[in-house]
Amino acid sequence: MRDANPKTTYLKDYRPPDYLIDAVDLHFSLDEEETHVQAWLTLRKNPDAPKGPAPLELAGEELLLESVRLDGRVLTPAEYQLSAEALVVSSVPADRAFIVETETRINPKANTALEGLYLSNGMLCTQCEAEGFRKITYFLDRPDVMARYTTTLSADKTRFPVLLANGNKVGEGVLDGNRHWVKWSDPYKKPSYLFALVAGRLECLADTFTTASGRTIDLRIYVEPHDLDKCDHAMQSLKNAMAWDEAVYGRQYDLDLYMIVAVGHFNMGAMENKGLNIFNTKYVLARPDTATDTDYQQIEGVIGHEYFHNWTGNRITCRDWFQLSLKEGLTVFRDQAFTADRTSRAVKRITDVNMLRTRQFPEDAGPLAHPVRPDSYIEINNFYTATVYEKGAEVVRMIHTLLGPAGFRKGIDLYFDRHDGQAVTTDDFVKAMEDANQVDLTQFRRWYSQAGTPELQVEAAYDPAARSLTLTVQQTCSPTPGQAEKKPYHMPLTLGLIASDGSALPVRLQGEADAASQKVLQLTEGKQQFRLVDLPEKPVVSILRDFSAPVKLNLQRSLEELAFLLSHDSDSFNRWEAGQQLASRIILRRVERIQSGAAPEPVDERLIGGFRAVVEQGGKDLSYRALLLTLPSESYLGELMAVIDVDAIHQARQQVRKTLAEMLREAWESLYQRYHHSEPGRFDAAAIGRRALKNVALGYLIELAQPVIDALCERQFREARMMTDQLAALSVMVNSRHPAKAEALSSFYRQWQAQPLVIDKWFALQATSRMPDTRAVVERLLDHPAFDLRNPNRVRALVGAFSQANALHFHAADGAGYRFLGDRIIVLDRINPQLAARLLSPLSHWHCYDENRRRLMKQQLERIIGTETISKDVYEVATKSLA
Ligand code: 7MF
Ligand code: ZN
Repeated sequence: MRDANPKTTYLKDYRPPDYLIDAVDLHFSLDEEETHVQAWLTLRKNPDAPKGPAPLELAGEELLLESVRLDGRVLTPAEYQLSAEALVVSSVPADRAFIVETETRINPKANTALEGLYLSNGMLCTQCEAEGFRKITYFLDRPDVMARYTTTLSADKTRFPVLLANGNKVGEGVLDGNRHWVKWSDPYKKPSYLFALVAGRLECLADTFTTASGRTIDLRIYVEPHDLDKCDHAMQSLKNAMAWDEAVYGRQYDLDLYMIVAVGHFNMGAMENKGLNIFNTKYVLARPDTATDTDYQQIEGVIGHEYFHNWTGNRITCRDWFQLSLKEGLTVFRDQAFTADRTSRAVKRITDVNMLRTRQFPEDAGPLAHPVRPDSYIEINNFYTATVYEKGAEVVRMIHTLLGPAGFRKGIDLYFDRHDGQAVTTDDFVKAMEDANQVDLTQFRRWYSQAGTPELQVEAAYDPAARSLTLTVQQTCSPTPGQAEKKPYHMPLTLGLIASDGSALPVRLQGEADAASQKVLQLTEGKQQFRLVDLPEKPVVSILRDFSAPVKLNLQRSLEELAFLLSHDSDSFNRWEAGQQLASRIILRRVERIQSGAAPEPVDERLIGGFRAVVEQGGKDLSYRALLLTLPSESYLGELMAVIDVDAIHQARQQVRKTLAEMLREAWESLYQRYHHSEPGRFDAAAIGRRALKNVALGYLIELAQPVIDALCERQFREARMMTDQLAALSVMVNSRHPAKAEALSSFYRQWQAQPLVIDKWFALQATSRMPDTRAVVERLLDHPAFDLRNPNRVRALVGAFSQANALHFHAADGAGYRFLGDRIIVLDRINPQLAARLLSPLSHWHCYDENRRRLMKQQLERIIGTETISKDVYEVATKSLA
């Protein structure tokens, strides 16, 4: 599978392409096992490339070449060279356009990597990003080659009644032998990674959207026939996204037709192919009884994300794959803002920061750390990371914070004006922001080139005589692979000051005229002081409001002060953050006592009192209150320790949960009773909030281990009419010694066996259980008839969930969890290298654990690298993890 020495690609080696492609005409004769592809490419020398002759090198992999023609003349084998990765035509016209025509054969059924053209439940579909188009035909498969495509599909009418490709349908007809054809034409130039086709027995939900300028767009969601009853929410989400991009960015859709196809086998969440998005079924299908509230919200977010790519990704694309964050960071920023507007701003920000801290910060602190714009890669598929996506979005958010909403909008308007139809760089994006606002973002650009999470040390000194506060802020950033020294970053620090009665104090910098209730400070130096004046009393500092920069903040605070902020900070992010810090400090203290064998202390009254106040106080954002009442996750607590002790963290957190359950028992019971009334089919923020809060209460109550609560839980499981409630109850049962656990699991399976997405939940729930027999259960589930290594959702539900969301058992001290993962990766790599490489990431965090676990984790990495047939995907992640 792998070359002895896989090749590294470097950003510094970027050269414009020698040739450009103006037009692509593709003809597919589709079949499950033998698809015939004819391609006519209209090429010419790139005027921006060095003069003189250059060989034409077309990328192609796993293709069976039948013929090559140059301007209609068949080339002899002496006129081209063929390798496993390319077709090279040594002599082509330098002074005029020419046509290269190839005929190739491919076998979609044998394609288990799910990249290129493949088969999913009898449906043919494609995935081309980043470099999958070269598995369909020979091509200049790089994003800076943008062309106009026409695609003609022919296939058996019975097995493939629906034939779809990018753009608009321009013709169709019947053929002999029960076959038919459809021709599609996409008027917009696009890179090859946005190509898509789909063929199958599909049904569609159809609707329309009228744009602000009065154009009517046809909207279609294609699914397998039995899923047609689960498309309404996706359709509504699409219309919401279209309206939002018009309202907030003034951007309309640009074709007459927008299609989404849901497929059951998909390596990632979804794909923004021009006019023909292809989605993982997980992010389309929803019915109240099959999908949770989280699913509903994620579907709207992902539909938004792919829709927003039409402007940020498709109309303006990436020059090369090092610029991936140009489209992904920006589009994640846009989908986050969309979800914030549609749901709860506070909850969305907290969810995003949790994700950043538990997924991106560890990446930035480990051997796989890389800048938002990486410098090199072996396999680009390995760089669709939390750093490129989530940190990339934070970088865009900081520009938004520095420029303000209006300045940001001016910048992005200029970006669209300047670069529409082009393939550009992150630098071009920042330049547009600078030019539209007459600001200098030279230093800010370091966010794109330096890896690692900056740490801030903040000290506050109040001078009563001068009525001033001096904030001293120091920033540092640890070395990362290949980057020993870091230069200081330019970042926004949003600051508020709070008086002892909880009211806001005016924030005024010395030498500035205006005071405001909060202010964005600009940090640029390694060490910098800010002097705030006109302060009648010593304020409580609320800094990094709304998490204004993706950093780790160190600011000495008493538990008293944290409790004060938990009840008084007007910034909803910082208010939640204070509660989390309060809880973290208390839990981590307990961890230390467990480690040293000391007797446990009672849980600090300030945490109990703080929680009691949140339970008893009103507040209409119930989802936000549910988050305030959720202790920091075990993975976040691990993030705060120098050496992660999974057992002690679990034990300490559980003890605190149990105490909170006991101390606030009446409050949890009354919360549960107040909000436990069935509201089938309601997915507004208020109903979602009621369910979230009720289920948090149930989670605490079950810690009491009492028969009445067991019965309550079982009743919720049996009577639930919505998946959120059914799954919450089942989860609580699976994570306890509930007497009806086994029966509930099997009845759930029987009830939902025809719904693969629900069965995924059934697998994931068992894989993430904290109960002691979990690894044995997971091993047994591998042999369950419904487990399938060829289905990525199923693999993620069992193997992914166990290794990424069950630290307690994955990190078992005997290394059995690591061996389990190593075994699965080696087998899976032969089927689907991209998925295998993604599953490897937990092992890359070996440096966070004790000596024994380090050794056992590294042992598995070494064993994987030593496996003869390993793919370059897995090879890159495994070798870099050990470096
Ligand atoms: C929301 O980015 C946020 C991120 C690439 C595939 C979808 O549109 C995408 C594709 C990966 C990882 C995350 C996401 C996507 C991909 C994603 C989806 C929804 N261009 Br890999
Ligand atoms: Zn994306």
